[in-house]
Amino acid sequence: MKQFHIISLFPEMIQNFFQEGVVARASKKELISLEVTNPRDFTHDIHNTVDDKPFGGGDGMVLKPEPITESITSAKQGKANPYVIYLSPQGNLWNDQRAKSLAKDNRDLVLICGRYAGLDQRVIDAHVDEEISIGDYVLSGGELGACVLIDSIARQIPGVLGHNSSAEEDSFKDGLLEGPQYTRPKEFEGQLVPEVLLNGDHKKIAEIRRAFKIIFTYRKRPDLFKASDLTKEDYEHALAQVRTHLGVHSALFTDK
Ligand code: 21W
Repeated sequence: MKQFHIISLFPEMIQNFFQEGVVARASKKELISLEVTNPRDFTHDIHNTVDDKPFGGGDGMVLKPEPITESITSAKQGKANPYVIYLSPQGNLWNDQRAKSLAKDNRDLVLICGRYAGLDQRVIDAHVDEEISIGDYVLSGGELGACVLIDSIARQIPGVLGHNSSAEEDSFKDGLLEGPQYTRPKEFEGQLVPEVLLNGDHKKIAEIRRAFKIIFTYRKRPDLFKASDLTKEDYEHALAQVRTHLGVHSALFTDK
């Protein structure tokens, strides 16, 4: 069982988020466990102070080292191989590869969520194994980051997803985006479902789906396409393949 221990001043944010969906089921099946510690429970003054003014001056408050450090020590108890992550805008950028590799190894995760102007650097230097950011935008704290990590790791643990929604099927497994999906009705607001998907020729359907993936990736995420082992010729070939099946579906290939 993989244990996640989150350190957060807003434990309800984490608990509420994981009361439903994939993570809730994973935790019911005892494939993962979720625990949350509030650093405010490790304060020793009458006001339960968790932050203080920055040395040298400046805006915002800094999380005091003692309550966080005591929270980390408490979170590590009873864990064989804890790995301590601090969610922060300065961290290594998160991706699905990291999610897969952390899902595979046997480490339990301690996730520290910052707030205010951040965490005293000495805690990071002495007690954090890695800083992780979830993207180049500014959040108000680490809680959403911790939820993103847990969700993306949990779904990679064998048994968490049903076989109807295997993680293997998802985007990024082969480094390509997924193609389009269709369901009934066959005609919607004058738009038809590509004929090839309706005729039950599974070999042809697999071919066309692969071609769609190549086209979507080339058009929407040139960075992923460049990182793949595909060439411009593969794209041209996919385009030719799909064009013969489309006709009215050229709407897929406007620049959206
Ligand atoms: C945002 C902390 C900005 C620090 C002085 C006064 C965790 C995050 C976070 C946050 C700053 C992640 C300041 C992507 C994110 C997170 C809160 C900078 C502010 N200095 N991934 N105020 N983006 N963000 N200093 O924001 O905790 S993972």
